[in-house]
Amino acid sequence: MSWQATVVTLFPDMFPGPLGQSLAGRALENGVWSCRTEDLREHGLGRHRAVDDTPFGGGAGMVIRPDVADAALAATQAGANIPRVYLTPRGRPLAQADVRRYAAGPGVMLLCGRFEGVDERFLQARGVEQVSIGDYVLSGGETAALVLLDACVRLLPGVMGSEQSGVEESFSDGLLEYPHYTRPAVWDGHEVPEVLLSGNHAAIARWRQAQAEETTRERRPDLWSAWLARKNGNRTEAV
Ligand code: 6GU
Repeated sequence: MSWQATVVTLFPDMFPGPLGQSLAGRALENGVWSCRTEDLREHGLGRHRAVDDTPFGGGAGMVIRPDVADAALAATQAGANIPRVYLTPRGRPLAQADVRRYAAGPGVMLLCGRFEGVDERFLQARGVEQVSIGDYVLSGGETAALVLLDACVRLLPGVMGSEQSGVEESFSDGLLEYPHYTRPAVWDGHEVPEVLLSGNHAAIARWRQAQAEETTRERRPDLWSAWLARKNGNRTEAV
């Protein structure tokens, strides 16, 4: 059976969207994965198919009703064994470890929020994980869901070339990648770092490692601290 993405959303036309192109699109055509949507609106209540209501306790915005969300979830018939994920800026940050876990299983069920959010009782009672893709605010969970799916699909067997596993490994070793250069050797007066033209593979590997470490230290002090801690066998705050 292929890896199955099930997306509960008010905007089903946004899927597969950009994932219908390029490598993910090819994999979709080849049945490596599938993308089903469940339109939350179809489970709305009354003549206006209302999916939301005002928040208890007052305040701005509207909240997705738990009964409506649950009806949509039930309609997906997504197995209880597949992870349920609600995309929200309140969630824990999505990490490559999560992506690996999702990709290794049978699929994911993604709930895309709009408005202020989804009734917390539904999320708790139905075992829905809450995940964010970064510290900025999107207008809805749909684009975040596309990001999550892109990250998963590229890990599915046969989606990317054999070089893929290596590329993934270089991030999971905890450092940002070294910079890349190609022809021409001189462009607009700018030269390629000399070591890369030396043919000295050991020297190139050392240079790339040093570049990866320097870039990580400058741009991602959080990753750098974690990397140092791991390198030092997690002896606390030694460096
Ligand atoms: Cl998952 N949803 C929304 N609406 N905004 C976000 C996000 C998710 N992750 C970061 N910002």
